[in-house]
Amino acid sequence: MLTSEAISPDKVKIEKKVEAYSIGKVVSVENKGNLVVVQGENGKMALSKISKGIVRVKLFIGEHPTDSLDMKTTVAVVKHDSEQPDGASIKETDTVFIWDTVDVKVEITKENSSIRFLDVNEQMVAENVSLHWDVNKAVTGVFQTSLNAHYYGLGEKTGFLDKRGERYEMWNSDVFAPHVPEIEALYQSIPFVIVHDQTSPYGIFLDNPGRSFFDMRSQADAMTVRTETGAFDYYYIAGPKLKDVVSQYTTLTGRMSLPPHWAIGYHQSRYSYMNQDEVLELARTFREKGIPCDVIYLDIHYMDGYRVFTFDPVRFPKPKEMMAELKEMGIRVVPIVDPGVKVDGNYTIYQQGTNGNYFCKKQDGVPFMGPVWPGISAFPDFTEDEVSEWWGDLHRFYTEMGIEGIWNDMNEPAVFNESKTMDVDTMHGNNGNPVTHGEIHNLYGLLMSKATAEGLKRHLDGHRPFVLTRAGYAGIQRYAAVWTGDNRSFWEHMAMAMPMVLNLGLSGIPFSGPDIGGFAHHTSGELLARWTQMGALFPYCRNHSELSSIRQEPWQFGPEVEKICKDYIELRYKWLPFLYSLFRESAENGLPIMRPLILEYPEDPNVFNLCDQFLLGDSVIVAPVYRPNTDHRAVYLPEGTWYNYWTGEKYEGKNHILANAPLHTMPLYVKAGAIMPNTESVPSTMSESPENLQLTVYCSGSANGVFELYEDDGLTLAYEQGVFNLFDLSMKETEGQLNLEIKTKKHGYESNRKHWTIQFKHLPIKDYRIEDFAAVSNKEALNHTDSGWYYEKETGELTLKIEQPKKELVRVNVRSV
Ligand code: MIG
Repeated sequence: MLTSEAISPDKVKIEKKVEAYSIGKVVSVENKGNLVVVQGENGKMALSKISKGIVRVKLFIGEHPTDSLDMKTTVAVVKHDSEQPDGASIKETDTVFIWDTVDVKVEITKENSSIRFLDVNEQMVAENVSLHWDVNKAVTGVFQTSLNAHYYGLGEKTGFLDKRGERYEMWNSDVFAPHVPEIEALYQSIPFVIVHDQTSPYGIFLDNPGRSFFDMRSQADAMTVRTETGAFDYYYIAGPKLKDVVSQYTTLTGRMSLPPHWAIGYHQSRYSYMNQDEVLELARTFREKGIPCDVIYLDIHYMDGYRVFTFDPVRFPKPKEMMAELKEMGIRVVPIVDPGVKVDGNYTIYQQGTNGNYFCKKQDGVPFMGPVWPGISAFPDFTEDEVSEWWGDLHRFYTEMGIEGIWNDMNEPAVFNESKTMDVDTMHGNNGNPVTHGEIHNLYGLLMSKATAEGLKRHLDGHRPFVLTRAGYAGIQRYAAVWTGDNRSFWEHMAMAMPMVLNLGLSGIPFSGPDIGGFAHHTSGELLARWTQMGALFPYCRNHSELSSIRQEPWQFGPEVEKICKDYIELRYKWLPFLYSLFRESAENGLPIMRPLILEYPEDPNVFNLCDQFLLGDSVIVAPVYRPNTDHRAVYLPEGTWYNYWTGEKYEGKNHILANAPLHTMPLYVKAGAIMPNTESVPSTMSESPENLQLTVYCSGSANGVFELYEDDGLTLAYEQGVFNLFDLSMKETEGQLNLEIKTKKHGYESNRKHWTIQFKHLPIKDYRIEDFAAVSNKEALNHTDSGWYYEKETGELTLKIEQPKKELVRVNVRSV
């Protein structure tokens, strides 16, 4: 524990000024095919155009022959230097060189090699005023911003949404200490920041998997980015909109592949469910209580002495039978796999690793060994393709039992030693280009999850794999979902999960979430109820807790809390068609599923740092209660017309309102114009999917909106071959009329869905009829017909039933009479 002594007056350190070098004056600018090479007095910068809006800048300190500049990227990057676009040119004035890449202009000052990025209108968007370094070649890049700049992204960090005034370290760390605002590094390192200034927003991605720092604190009108080792290799990512920056960043680092349906269901975990009987009993309890659940996790106790790829023969004598029985109940198992392989001459995995030379080694060729759960362990060198393939294939052990998902933990890697990780001078083979651990530390977790996802894919017979990871680097979204590690059962941590997951989303990682209820410390019924309400609408939804904490399954705190948990988990399942469509959108364009309001309303000053409420897609606001004994909260509704989801109450936006939120209510608001697909709740995504889809259309008299509805088998990769359905839905209201259009963009999948029931809510009270569809005599009558409509005057609710569209364009014209 720290005491006041920690801040003794004798401890004030006087910062030593370090000698700084910089590139100096520009000596020449050369156009070398797809590179523009800026030669300075003390080094070079190689500039390249990646795609629309993305320019890469890589610094080379000292002498480097121009013809052999190393432009390799890390595995984070999937889009590489392309040819200069047609029309690109370099011009020169007395003071600057201007590289016009058509959509981005790059201006380099002759005097000091500073760089400015301009848009097509010659507006300056970003300015890299200096790149300088010390004797150890630790580079600092200074980006001039302004006093009004807001900063987003930066991956998994504590604190609020806007990172102005913060400083972060990128160094994947296992932090069990409480996650407080002053913690600079957690498990994930995503060196990507979005600067939202008065002019256009832009992003800077630093592709360096060693230790780096982002400082938005030391200077009020500048951001500094510092590396310790390796190259200073960054990407400028233009807007013009905030959404474009996020989407473009994922062009560069890749997008989530569509997860299986079940991975989007409710997940239950505990460190640990100790044996087969306990797991089966747990599954039965979910079914008896009618609480939907798709996945149960096996934490480290399932293994034989914490040896990965084994089952403890006493606790889990018949894992295969257990899996089969669970599947009958609609439940899958996701076991934990850590990277540490127990040093044990009698253990096959260790033998294979040793014989194959698969472990990371110190400079003298002896494997790096360190203590983790199994005792002294060795660590696979995932930078080698051969090792990754070996590791991936080991997962046959699990897939043969019917397992389709794996949980990667401790992959920072965490080691129980002084540095808490692998020695930085450990070597990685890196497919023939050896690097030290210090240079690629932040990649270790990503490479492990990549090996895992690819291995599972090889052995799942066309089923989609699911990987959950604790550690990661930019691009991790391509391989795994992320949970935010060891939080605590604190109300503060529930609140913090919102900005953390929102910024992960802005950092290209849409599929993430915290341990619902909190991992360490002890939850309470009220906290669990509130956290489950919120967590049920996060992209990743898992309740998990630590062995010495009070139990926190949904039923541990009596019937009231159980009912609340059940209702909200059911809400998640009802909304699955909506959520799944958002997942698919995210897999297509990289935009997050769970969004900060700033993403949709970037001009609205009320939302620059708003992070105690969030959007799902662009039209649902979720406003959790995150304090105890609180049954009201302020909610901000941005521009537009909004409805209270529960009561139907109508609000005009750009207003703060006071929401009524007794324990069983989490405030939800839906925007007029929204078209929300939903259905009945099912116990598991393995249950037969309901035949009827409901589309709720939120009207106001003058609204319009669109939604892209997606469906496929939710399980296999057949969608990659076109086995899916995609519908473009749009609604538009004009004087006395509403037009709903359903365009079947793709009909490639035969689902067992038969009907759509379209419910028009909040139509101005009048009389209505729907052209081209038959009226029925009452609402009940809709159950007995394939197609027809009924208008209920008292409630103003108009309901239309149609057969699930196949190829044609369906036009629904609602008119007042
Ligand atoms: O140091 O596997 O974050 O979710 O339950 C503890 C045991 C190791 C840390 C993970 C946590 C997991 C736990 N693990």
